[in-house]
Amino acid sequence: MTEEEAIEKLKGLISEDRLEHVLAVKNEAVRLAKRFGVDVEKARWAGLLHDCAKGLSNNNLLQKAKEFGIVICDVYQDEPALLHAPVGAEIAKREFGIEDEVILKAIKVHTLGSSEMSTLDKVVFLADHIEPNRECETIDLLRKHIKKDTKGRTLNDAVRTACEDTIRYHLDLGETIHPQTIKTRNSLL
Ligand code: DGI
Ligand code: FE
Ligand code: FE
Ligand code: FE
Repeated sequence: MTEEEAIEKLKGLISEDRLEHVLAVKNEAVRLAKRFGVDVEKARWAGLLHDCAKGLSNNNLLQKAKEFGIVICDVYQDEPALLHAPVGAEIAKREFGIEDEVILKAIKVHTLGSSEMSTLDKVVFLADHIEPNRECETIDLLRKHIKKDTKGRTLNDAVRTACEDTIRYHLDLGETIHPQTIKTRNSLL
């Protein structure tokens, strides 16, 4: 499938606003991939498809997760929207024909991260947080982290800060914190 074909297919799955976000994440992921020396084409595809399941309702996400054999933990049960990442990876594989496990993993872990993130995983995770349409409290701090130098530490600091933002945000809203968000954050200390 070409990129154009994938974009046409995405139009049937996600809203216009979400498509705009996805295209911005793709561009940001490509930029970060060049900066941190990871495969640009893998970053492009992971960026483009990372939210392909974002248009599904909670019920549909739960149903697809069962169908795909994804383990539904208590937090997923409470916050099915979190499932758009692992379900998205399966849709990228089954409906967009992505076979590269490296791309699929970057999609799978783009929301909660993982304690074993590849540089590509981090690039996509961060691109999702810092794309120009996105607003968050520490966005300037995140962008600054990325500006520093190209050492691995920079990328790790930025991903850790993004996790800390997420934890603070959901804590303030009184929502469940997924333990994986905390594990990802701790793994980068
Ligand atoms: O899909 P996006 O909006 O582009 O961004 P994302 O994949 O990072 O997902 C953000 C969603 O995930 C948002 O609804 C908040 C939620 N989220 C991420 N980590 C946690 C969380 N929600 C809860 N309750 N707990 C978490 O630890
Ligand atoms: Fe997402
Ligand atoms: Fe995120
Ligand atoms: Fe996203």
